[in-house]
Amino acid sequence: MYWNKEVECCSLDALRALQSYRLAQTVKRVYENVPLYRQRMDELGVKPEDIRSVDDLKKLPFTYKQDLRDTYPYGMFAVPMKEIVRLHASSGTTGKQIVVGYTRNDLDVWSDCCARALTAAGATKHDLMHVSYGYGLFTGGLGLHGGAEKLGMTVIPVSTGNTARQINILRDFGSTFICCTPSYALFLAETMKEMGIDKSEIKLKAGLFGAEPWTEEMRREIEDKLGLKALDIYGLTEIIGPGVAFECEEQNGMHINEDHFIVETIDPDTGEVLPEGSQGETVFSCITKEGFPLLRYRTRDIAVLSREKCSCGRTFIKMKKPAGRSDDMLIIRGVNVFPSQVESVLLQLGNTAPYYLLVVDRVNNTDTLEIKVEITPEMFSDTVKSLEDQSRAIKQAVESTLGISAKITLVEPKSLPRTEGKAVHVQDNRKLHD
Ligand code: DLL
Repeated sequence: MYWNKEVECCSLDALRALQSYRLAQTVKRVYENVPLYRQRMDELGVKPEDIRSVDDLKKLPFTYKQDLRDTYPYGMFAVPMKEIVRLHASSGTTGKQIVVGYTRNDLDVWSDCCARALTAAGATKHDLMHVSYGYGLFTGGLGLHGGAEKLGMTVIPVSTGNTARQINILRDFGSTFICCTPSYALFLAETMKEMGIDKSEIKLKAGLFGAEPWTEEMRREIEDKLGLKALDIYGLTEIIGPGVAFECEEQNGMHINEDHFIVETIDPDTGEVLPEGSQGETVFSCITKEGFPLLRYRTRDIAVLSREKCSCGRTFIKMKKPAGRSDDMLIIRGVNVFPSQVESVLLQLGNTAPYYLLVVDRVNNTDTLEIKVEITPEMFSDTVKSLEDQSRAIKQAVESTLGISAKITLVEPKSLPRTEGKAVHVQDNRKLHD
């Protein structure tokens, strides 16, 4: 039920006391060991002694992804290299990659965070864990691997690739848990169907899906097609990897491991701290990390926090499903659009495969949006009229949700690319013209 009940269910007062102590210690360490932090704090006239409690957090400077790029590769490390036992790197989809380092204790904290997530999903040492996140510099594979092993599960380190083989392994080894991106979970289901394997032939009870935004509709789709309970897991390389936050059986937001990470929501434009419950950019401060402890790191992820009582008994604050990164948010003719809004509409309507691509362009100084939507093999044989009806229905629903017009193009089954990692839902051709 809980990996560490005492901590996960502690009172807010106890949590604040622990966070305050750990924050003060971390600030002292980074001031002494990371030149960038010393310089920024000196510029603001803030000394480590000024940071005594969580309330003092706002006195500290923000850290941006650009800072990590400017100090690439090891400039933000707070311990000598001999203390670092592992490196990981970000996938680098939005620019130059960044490198992060872990001490032995950091790896221990990380596997603990993931063990909490797995326990909240109902896993025990009797379960078999199929890990289909990529191993390597990406944090998904080794991160959940460490947590599952710590919990005593039987870990099957499959990594990505060779989907048919993965399905045979799932069936033959009798895996009861799986972790991968939600888009890969759907691809597994699709391939299983093609191989003529029914979900009753596999024993999966639950899956931990994350590393990319996904909707409630997508959750239902995955649960239905794979016959399991689908739980969300969140994290980012810069903070630790998967396990920063995890869903419990309530499936209504992810508990943030607040004894290791202090979270704030800010207005992304002004940097002002917003009250709990507001939508804004999520900012994390690491308070136990040794190798790579970031303070007030701007994630660009847009989410809402809530400390409402959770039926699972955990007291850690919850973050609602992030809508996506502010970097992924498209501004089309002045309107903010997240690809996840389109996903929601498509899956609610049904009849299409959950594969789509938003193609944005600029024609005569006006933004255009085309949404390519893949139809299911069943629909492929439908009449032209019924396909036209379907396309019209999608157009109407998308336009009323987004508030802008869009061209809908239905494309053949399996014509949009499948992914083993993070799905790509946007092709922004405007960048090519800039
Ligand atoms: O994606 C770590 C991870 C691995 C998380 C496996 C969960 C499971 P990065 O490659 O650094 O790290 O990407 C981090 O992915 O800032 C979010 O924008 C997005 N992201 C991660 N988890 C979720 C989620 C890993 N559950 C970036 N929902 C983050 C929405 C997510 N977005």
